[in-house]
Amino acid sequence: MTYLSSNQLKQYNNEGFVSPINIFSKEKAKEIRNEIELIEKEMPSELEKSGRYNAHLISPLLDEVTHDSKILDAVQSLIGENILVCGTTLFIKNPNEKGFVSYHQDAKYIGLEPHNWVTAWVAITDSNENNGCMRMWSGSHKDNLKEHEQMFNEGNLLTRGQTVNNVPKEKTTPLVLKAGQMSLHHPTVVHGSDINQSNDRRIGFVIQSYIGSNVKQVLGKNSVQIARGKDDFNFHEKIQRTKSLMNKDDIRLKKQENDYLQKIFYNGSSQKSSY
Ligand SMILES: O=C(O)CCC(=O)C(=O)O
Repeated sequence: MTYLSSNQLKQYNNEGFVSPINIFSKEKAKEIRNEIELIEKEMPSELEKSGRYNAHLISPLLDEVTHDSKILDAVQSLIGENILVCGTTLFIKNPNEKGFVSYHQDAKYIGLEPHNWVTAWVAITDSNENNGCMRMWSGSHKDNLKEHEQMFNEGNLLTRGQTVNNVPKEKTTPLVLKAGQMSLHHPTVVHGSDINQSNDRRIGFVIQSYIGSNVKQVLGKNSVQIARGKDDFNFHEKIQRTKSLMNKDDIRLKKQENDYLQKIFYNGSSQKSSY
């Protein structure tokens, strides 16, 4: 059992994140990286741009991570025993590219209400200050949602460039993770990340997010998988888990889900920016 300890709960409540949490070995992380890279090789555009959403629907190993019992134990400590998965995102930063993530709050644009949800960032490669790990503005989850400006920049991995200005970078905490570790972060904590200055890829697989069954999608439609417990509310359509790598039906399902997401991200109110 890997439910969060009282110190970890204290960290989450005080700072808006908990990190690092050991999930699997670096050998397992390498196996997962190989599967991601196999998909990239076989289907070069499948994981690009909006294709980076919901790769767990076409990759059995990412599906396994998404439904991993250690991750779910930790998540259960924060949102209760009825847990749904409403999406995942691959955040990949290649060396020699300008990819960064502007400082933002997930709850500002993702449409999930109430905020009984949490995001798990799982390191498929090591993630550190040199290759652009996430940085958290500690304690910022306790304030109201902040103004976000849409600042377009080619390198920004958030397509609408939503940005909280004047974040005191010296007060942000780098979430340094080894491959196979994860962090969990709160819907309203301000976070972002710098460019990758190393000579290898930085790969994060982000379950975005685990939601309690009482959480609605108020900006559009999200399908879900039951990760643990039961769904007494039935707010969302249920979708199947993948059974094989790059299965054609699953690829179609992923496209359908990503189209829903694009609508949420692009049709949200002007206040709610998106990826
Ligand atoms: O991977 C990154 O650098 C940023 C990820 C992020 O913003 C998130 O998981 O909410």
